[in-house]
Amino acid sequence: MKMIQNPVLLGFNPDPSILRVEDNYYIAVSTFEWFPGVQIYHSRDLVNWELIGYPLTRSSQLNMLGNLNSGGVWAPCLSYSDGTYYLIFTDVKSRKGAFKDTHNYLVTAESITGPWSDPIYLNSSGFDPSLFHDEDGKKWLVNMIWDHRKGTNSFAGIALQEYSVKEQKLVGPIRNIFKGTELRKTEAPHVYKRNGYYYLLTAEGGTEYDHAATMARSRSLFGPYEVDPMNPILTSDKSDEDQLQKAGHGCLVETQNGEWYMAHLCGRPVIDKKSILGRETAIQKCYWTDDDWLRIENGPNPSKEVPAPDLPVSEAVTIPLHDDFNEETLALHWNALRRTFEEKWYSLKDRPGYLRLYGEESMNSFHRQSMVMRRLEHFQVELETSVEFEPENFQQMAGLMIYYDTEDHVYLRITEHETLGKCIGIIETKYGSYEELLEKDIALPNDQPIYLKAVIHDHLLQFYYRLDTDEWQQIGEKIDIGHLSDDDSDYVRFTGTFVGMAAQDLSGQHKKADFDYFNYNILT
Ligand code: 6LW
Repeated sequence: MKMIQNPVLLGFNPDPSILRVEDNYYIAVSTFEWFPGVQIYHSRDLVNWELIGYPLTRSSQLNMLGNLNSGGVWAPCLSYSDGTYYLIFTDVKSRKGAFKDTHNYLVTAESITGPWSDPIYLNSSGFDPSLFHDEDGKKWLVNMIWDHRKGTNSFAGIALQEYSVKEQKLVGPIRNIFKGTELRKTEAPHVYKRNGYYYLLTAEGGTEYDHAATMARSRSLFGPYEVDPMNPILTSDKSDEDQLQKAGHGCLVETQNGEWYMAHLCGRPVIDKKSILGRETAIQKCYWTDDDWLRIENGPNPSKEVPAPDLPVSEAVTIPLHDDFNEETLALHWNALRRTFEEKWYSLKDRPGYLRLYGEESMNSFHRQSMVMRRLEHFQVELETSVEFEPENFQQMAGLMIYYDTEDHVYLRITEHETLGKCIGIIETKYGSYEELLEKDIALPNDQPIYLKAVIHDHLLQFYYRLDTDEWQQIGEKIDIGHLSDDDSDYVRFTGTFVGMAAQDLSGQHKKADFDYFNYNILT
């Protein structure tokens, strides 16, 4: 029997919104402070998924300059009605765990690959907005309501309001249709209609180890909603370390043959409950009971292997492991922090065959960083690049970056030192504190490429470097990168580890660094 292997989307791919349009399936996931905004994946069989694009590519659609860590694009909702794709998302502007200033927007497109419209502003009352298209043609926005006052549960329930396509805004009364269960932290609402019931699927328990999916139903869209007597319908068993953890934030899809599946987020800790890859996306098979409640097959705990639907096989899509930068545009899997690829801070044309980065702000900036990065999707990998870079002073740096956010990253970087000249060393920023890990940086020759390598085994990372002809030299000791995770931080955060290339020029001279290739080798 054909099986779905979970997670289906590896690495940082949380808050899945799943959609079927005829025989095509799409999943949209959150991208937070990374550009372009919202990743969309495509499949025909729910087994093999391919990244096909990003709706938010322009600063006229999303301006994240200055957005704080784990702000930006939260929990998108993708839907389709009468020839139009609707994508609803939140741009979160507030700081560290205080989820105020959550602006919700809608963009639309005639084709899933765009072009996507400029955004229509909806509201800012909370996050996780989603659009429900009722059978009578009316459209309804649901979102969680954030209560900023001290001493409250903070998660004040699920707001429902009509969306007028004609007026391009929310209209009519705002109703709070569901206050949630004792699991609390009620969020991520999605509404479905089946057999005369409106179903309200929410996430509860918080997005960490107590995460869960809660189901409630009502004969009326406005409620009252009765909670499933077997609730929660999905949650992880923390005592079973082999299981996918953090299961929750679900979204349902019915296949063209009437089978039901739930996409949801999950985590796979490598050590001490630290999930370096970030929150990933998995899919569970579901069924309906005779009295119209939804069940997860073998639930409520998630399964790693799930029977695939009875559908023709999608082509298996391999992720690109090697990029030699010979194209004129960047491959889809490359991302940047907070800024679009519209401005000229990088180039594939200035020196054909190379990715040229123009150095910009520091690794701690919330504005203009020069980094081209991809998701870390595997526990055992070897990463390699080569860089031609001739720094003139210590404010200019370039190299191989392993990055969670401004507070936590490790960096094998080349710079200039007053007595050593051009040199290489390691920077680690851990819980926000900056360290240089070598007692003394190592001198390097000028005017030749320097090869850089990182080998990651679970939570341990070892850097290497070499010159054109030499053998690889180990540099520094093994580094524990467990702090590159949602779980190891003094503030709530939601992304995952990225790997790639970076350049800084704190003097403002935009010193260039030319990267010849980037290899991502999966080790077994
Ligand atoms: C997401 C929300 C959540 O929008 O985390 O804790 C947010 N809850 O459902 C980021 O994934």
